[in-house]
Amino acid sequence: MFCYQCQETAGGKGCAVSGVCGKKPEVAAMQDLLIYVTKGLSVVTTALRTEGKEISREVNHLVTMNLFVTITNANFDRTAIIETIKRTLDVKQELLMQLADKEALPEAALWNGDETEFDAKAASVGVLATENEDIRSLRELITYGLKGLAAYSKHANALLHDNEQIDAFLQDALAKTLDDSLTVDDLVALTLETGKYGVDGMALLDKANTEAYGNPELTNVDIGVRNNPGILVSGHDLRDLEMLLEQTAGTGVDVYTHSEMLPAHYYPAFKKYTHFAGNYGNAWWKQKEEFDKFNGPILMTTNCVVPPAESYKDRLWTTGATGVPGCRHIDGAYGEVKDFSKIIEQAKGCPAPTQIESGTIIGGFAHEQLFTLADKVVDAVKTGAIRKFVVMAGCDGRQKAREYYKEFAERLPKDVVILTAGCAKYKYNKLELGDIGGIPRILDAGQCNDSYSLVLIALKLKEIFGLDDINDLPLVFNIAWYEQKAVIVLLALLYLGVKNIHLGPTLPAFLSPNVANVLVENFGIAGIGTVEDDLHLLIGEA
Ligand code: SF4
Ligand code: SF3
Repeated sequence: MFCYQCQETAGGKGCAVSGVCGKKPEVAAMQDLLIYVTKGLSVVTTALRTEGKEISREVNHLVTMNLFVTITNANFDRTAIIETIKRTLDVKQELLMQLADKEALPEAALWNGDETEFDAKAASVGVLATENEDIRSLRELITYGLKGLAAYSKHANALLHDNEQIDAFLQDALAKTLDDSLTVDDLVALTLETGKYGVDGMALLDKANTEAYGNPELTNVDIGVRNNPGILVSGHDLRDLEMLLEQTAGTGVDVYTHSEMLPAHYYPAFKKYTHFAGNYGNAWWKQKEEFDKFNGPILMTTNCVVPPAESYKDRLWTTGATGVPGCRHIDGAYGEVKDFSKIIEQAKGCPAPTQIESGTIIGGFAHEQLFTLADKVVDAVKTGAIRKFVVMAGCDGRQKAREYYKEFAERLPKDVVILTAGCAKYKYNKLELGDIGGIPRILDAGQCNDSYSLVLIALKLKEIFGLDDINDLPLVFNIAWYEQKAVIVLLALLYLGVKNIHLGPTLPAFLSPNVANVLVENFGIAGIGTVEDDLHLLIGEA
């Protein structure tokens, strides 16, 4: 196996024996093959579009789901991935028959094999199949960005919002990662175009979420526990949460959020459920310890899943793109109501969660909420009460080096406000950082995809202050990344012209020295230094 798509990749270079995330070589092989056949399918759909033929939503959804399955910490179930490869090959064969011009199709578009051939094929189509390290680096950067875009599209699709342009671009770009005639410059341009569609994808999801559930608003979320049995919901899929809340109403079972599901509490529509109890635990990487103590069933709607300990394996359920061998999976097509009755039955027989924390945390500063506070914020900037904003969005992870973010937040001067989104916030969202004239010093917009809100906020401030360039705002970026959703957020920011983003705790292993240089020279991207140095550099602290 060879995988280097996440920040925790072995030795900062690549997982070659087994994944640091728990992904075994036999699962990695099927993920590689799934990517390969999905790229092949995308070549065919792109060619069909060129011939003026329409591609069905089902096919678009298959492509996005396939990419989602291969995101870090989503799916460890080899059998499930094999079934997906077979389905993809079947769909591709059918579409190939509709294609008039089959000349010059790449091998991935034509390859078909049965299960006995999968492992041999997988061995020749992984990341290292591209020999030139710069082309490989750009192909992977684009592919990982597309995985993030696919994940966000999937959540919008589950709320019955589709955007054919995004799907068409996604498939065209996937196809282009197989095209040997493209140069480094072509691929750099495609990388930025991926960022443009990243903005569109986040906008689509924002629209889907806010139309369905209202605009997030300032909310205090309880982090303690109640006395009833509970179900813990993790991941990013709000539609799954909604179905579970509906089905648990009146059953005596409470529902708690975990990690990236925390921002669900900020949406008005979920406030009517009196059994929607609060948030339990922290970011994804602490789940082995915290799921054990939760005592009830846990539903993983997306990444990040850590392969479970035996002590709670029978309480871990997956749905959507997630899968863990030996854990039960709940199916359900978009637009259908999933049946969570078995999880609810299990919960009824479980003790209430063991309390691990108490108190509340505050969040809900997505774009509309912030716009209502805009006058106050602008005044605070004009009077100097707020010196700077620092965007600390992104992912959390288990590496010790990430303590940097906690320390950085703690040591920020009291006139600096943190804008956050994603699970990165768990490094500092329980610190007492106070407020500036009633504006909390940590403004949490929501999930990683709600980085879109941070962009809208920045654009609004640019307009209010009459600036031409977003980079002239008193705003700096110190972003933490881990998996591929952070890659699409990063590409989206680059597309919008944001410069001098600091990215840590380490730069991606998939950036070759030359590609890293392109990012440094054109966008001023940098890694992180010591807290001391970065406070000086970013905030101007002496
Ligand atoms: Fe390694 Fe990350 Fe790939 Fe897992 S997802 S195998 S930890 S690089
Ligand atoms: Fe976290 Fe996995 Fe990325 Fe949506 S839950 S931010 S790491």
